[in-house]
Amino acid sequence: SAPGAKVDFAATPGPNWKRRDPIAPAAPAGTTHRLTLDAVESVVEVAPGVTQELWTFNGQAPGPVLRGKVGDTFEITLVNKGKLGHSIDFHASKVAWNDEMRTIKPGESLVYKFEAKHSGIFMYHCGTAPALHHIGNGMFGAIIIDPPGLPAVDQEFFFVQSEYYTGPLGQPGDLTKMQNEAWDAVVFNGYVNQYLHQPIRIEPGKRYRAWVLDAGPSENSSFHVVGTIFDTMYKEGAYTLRPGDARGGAQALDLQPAQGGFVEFSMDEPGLYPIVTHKFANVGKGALGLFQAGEVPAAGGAAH
Ligand SMILES: [Cu+2]
Repeated sequence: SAPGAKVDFAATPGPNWKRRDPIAPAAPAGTTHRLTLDAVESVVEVAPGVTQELWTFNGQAPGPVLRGKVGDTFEITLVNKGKLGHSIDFHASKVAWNDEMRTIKPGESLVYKFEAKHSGIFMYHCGTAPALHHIGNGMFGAIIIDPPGLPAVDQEFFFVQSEYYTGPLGQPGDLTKMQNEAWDAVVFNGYVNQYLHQPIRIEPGKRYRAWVLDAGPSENSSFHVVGTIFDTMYKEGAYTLRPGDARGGAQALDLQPAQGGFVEFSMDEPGLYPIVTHKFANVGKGALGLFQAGEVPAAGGAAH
């Protein structure tokens, strides 16, 4: 197949580029959440100067972050506004694969209704064959089901890690590269070095929660924030660490594809705190961002 568009990891985005807002939405009021997701192919910039025809939910990869509580009902209408068959599979649901998760043709729609019976951050994705191509080309997102009693923090963020396997400019990703696990880039929230180009402003001493999902399709994540220690960690439906007399600290949240969790932390002093997967080969391939704690200079840009 074609070699695919080349990613220049030292390039910076154009003046009109805007990062994906990394703030996790709060759960909306009420216990029934009705919303529509459009399956649609969209030409999207994934790195400076690199466009791909992604297959998306609502024109963006990852798709919108959905949120609710245990016991809530989600009534999702999937509308296929694209030119290929698509489908949706919510890992937060317990429904039959051959019914709600069926593939619909362009112009068709379906209603996918489920009760959120378990808490966590779950993946949703298109499962239409070859699912590797549909997930690897952008058809995934996160749905957060709050654990009961989730404490308030000063701010919550989300980071969905995924890979890109570039096709030619403006065209879909390369299935052969996906089959060979030969990714060109690893990204948080869909764009190479996104939060290095536009760092995430926070404040020293405040308490933060980062929800993390590894959407893959094939690479793992060792989510780490340089310069801090997580005092709370929740992974795949359970707390693995909470503050206590043992003063336990966690350095990385390890996730395989389709796993998720959250970490909580604060920064003890002003400055810059890189966001990475500690599988460091991928830091040089786009999985790098910055928290900017306090009014400190943030160089930004890949040259930093
Ligand atoms: Cu699809």
